[in-house]
Amino acid sequence: SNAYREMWRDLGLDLERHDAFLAALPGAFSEVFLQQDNRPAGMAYFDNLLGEAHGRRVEEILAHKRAGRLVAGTFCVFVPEELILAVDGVSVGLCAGTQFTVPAGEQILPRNLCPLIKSLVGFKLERICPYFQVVDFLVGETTCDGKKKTWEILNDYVPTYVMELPQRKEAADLALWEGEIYRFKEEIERRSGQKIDSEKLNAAIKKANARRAALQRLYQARRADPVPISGKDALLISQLAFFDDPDRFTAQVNALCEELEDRIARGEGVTSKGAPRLLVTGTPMPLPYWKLHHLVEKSGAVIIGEETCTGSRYFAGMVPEDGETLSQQVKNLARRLLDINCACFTPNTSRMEDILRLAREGKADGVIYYSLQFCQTYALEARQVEKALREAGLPVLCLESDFSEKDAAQLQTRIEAFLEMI
Ligand code: BJ8
Repeated sequence: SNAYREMWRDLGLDLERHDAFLAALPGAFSEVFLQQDNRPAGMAYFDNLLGEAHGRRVEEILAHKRAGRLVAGTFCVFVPEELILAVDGVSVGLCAGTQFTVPAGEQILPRNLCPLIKSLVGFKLERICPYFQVVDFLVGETTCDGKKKTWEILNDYVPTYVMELPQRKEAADLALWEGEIYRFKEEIERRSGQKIDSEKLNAAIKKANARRAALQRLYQARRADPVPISGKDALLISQLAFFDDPDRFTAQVNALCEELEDRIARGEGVTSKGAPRLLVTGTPMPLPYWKLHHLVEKSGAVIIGEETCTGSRYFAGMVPEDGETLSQQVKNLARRLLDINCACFTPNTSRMEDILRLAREGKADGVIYYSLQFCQTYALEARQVEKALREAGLPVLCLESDFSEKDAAQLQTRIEAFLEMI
């Protein structure tokens, strides 16, 4: 890592804080990931990608930036990455999942705010995230109130462009959202100095679809019993999707899927057949957050899917590839995005249907509803989700937590009690 110190210094990182942050990661990573039985060999690529997240990947992005390519940071799956890819830009979904940066975030944000927001702001204030330093600008969205108002604050530190996301899914909302995609297109064109035509946009749509298809294939593999891959490995892959070069990432996920499909054919898995299977639904789990998955899988169950934005909400659905005109392509992008069931929407009944479908497809024995502390929309929606699941005969465990380890023992007890009951 000494080779990277100069790069980190040039990027304006606080080297001492950065060292302290990185020092804790290898231990946590090895405890959570490396000690699993019968891990697929294809995970080596992703382990290495994570290990080089502050090193080689940053170096690559810096080289792209020097070559004049746009670098954009995002925080929500509603941001149409296709437009960034259409100008050969780099899109990075920034980290927001560690307690390490929460106290810094609390210096300028209310304490009773979702830890995800405090963590992301803390990364900037602490100057320990090379991506925050490298991006040309950030893209925010009007989803929850916490994020919406945070973009105004963050804009004092990094230029932050905001997309207005409607909160209903009617015709007028689709029209508004399409307009927002056009406005975003203009922003990208202005910042990159390139025009986006239908040809470029279609190539970008295909690139993003290929990545979605690979992640969907991985998801499909998790339906087997025994599961060929642990939930935490699958989570790690989703988290890394936001950082890696899309084409390279897609190829690696597909290669891993081949290995997993061979395992399925041989009846080989990471747990014994019949191990309890759980679906997780709720708030996103950005890097480097693995607590819930680790606790569940330590207890002998396996997570077979995530209805979250670091799970199925990120890669569900495809953008049609036959849009011939730019306006048709924008409409197609808008439609796919508005099918995402974020709890910021009202009503959000399609989320209940989606959770039921995912539980059924994954042969889940139960569901964990997970919300981050102070996330109002997801906490409020828990009631309806719980009701729908109970009516379908599926046991539900509702958990609220943050990124710290202080509730780990308590969560573990509740998870074990739940597993005994199902
Ligand atoms: S589409 S889930 S990525 S907004 S957890 S910050 S909602 S208080 S992250 Fe999200 Fe887009 Fe929706 Fe997905 Fe607010 Fe809740 Fe925090 Fe959240």
